[in-house]
Amino acid sequence: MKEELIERIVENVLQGRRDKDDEGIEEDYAGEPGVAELVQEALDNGIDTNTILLEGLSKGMEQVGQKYETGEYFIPDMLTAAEAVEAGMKIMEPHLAGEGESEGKGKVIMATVEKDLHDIGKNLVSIMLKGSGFNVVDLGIDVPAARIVEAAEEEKAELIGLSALLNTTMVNMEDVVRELENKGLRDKIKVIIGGAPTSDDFAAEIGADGYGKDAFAAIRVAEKLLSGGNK
Ligand code: B12
Repeated sequence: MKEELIERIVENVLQGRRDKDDEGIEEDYAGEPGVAELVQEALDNGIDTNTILLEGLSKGMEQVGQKYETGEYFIPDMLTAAEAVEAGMKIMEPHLAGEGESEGKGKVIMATVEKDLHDIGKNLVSIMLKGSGFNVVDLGIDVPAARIVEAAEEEKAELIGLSALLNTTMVNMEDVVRELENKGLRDKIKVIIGGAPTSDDFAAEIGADGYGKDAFAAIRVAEKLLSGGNK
């Protein structure tokens, strides 16, 4: 039952079906439940939110990536699938916000760096951080370094989380670290990074404080960094 529902979520992300009114990319499934209805059904059946997010929505998107890489899917298909994931996340969000014990773990600014439009992974990290008790301000996509640092200062954030999915944009993460240094804020604000092309080594190279491979790792790294007296 549980596995079957999760499998259907993956399949509907692959088909880019937000809801029952959508057709599928490869076949016409109109009328059958889409991602939004299936996520709701999973929640109603007590399937935990992490399973829905990582084994359902995120796994579906990974498979979309593979299809793109093999030339089976094209950019419009990726976009349609991204919209389906987004529809599922909307249903999930109210269920995650109340899960953390409080919002007392610290304030985090999240952003996808300049010239990068990928936001599914970042949104997932934002939602999961919120769910585990962080106070998250999400600045969206294509955000210049100066704007990120400005917001961190205004919001008195203790942590900045940066996302990049392109080899050509991951370098923009370093600008955020440099901008913090220039403004004399580097000691006060930690920086963590993530996204497929990034790594622990890259984090060390640009002087960031941590790297997270997925949304679970993001929580672990954030908790570790902010437990050092910043609470
Ligand atoms: C969906 C998608 C798109 C969508 C994005 C829609 C959206 N709203 O996000 C659209 C169609 C817009 C798109 C466009 C492009 N894309 Co694209 N896209 C993808 C795809 C298929 C999936 C990405 C995704 O959502 N993954 C699912 C999420 C859940 O995973 P994730 O992002 O990795 O996030 C997880 C972790 O990385 C981590 N994480 C992420 N952020 C953070 C942040 C922190 C702080 C931490 C701790 C952790 C963390 O946690 C997340 C959750 O577990 C990937 C393929 C792939 N294999 O990744 C290509 C991919 C990233 N795209 C690629 C390319 C080339 C492009 C385009 C240049 C294509 C083009 N010619 O126009 C454009 C660039 C647009 C731009 N300027 O940004 C390449 C990048 C190659 C590279 N390494 O440079 C990829 C790898 C596809 C490929 N194999 O060629 N894309």
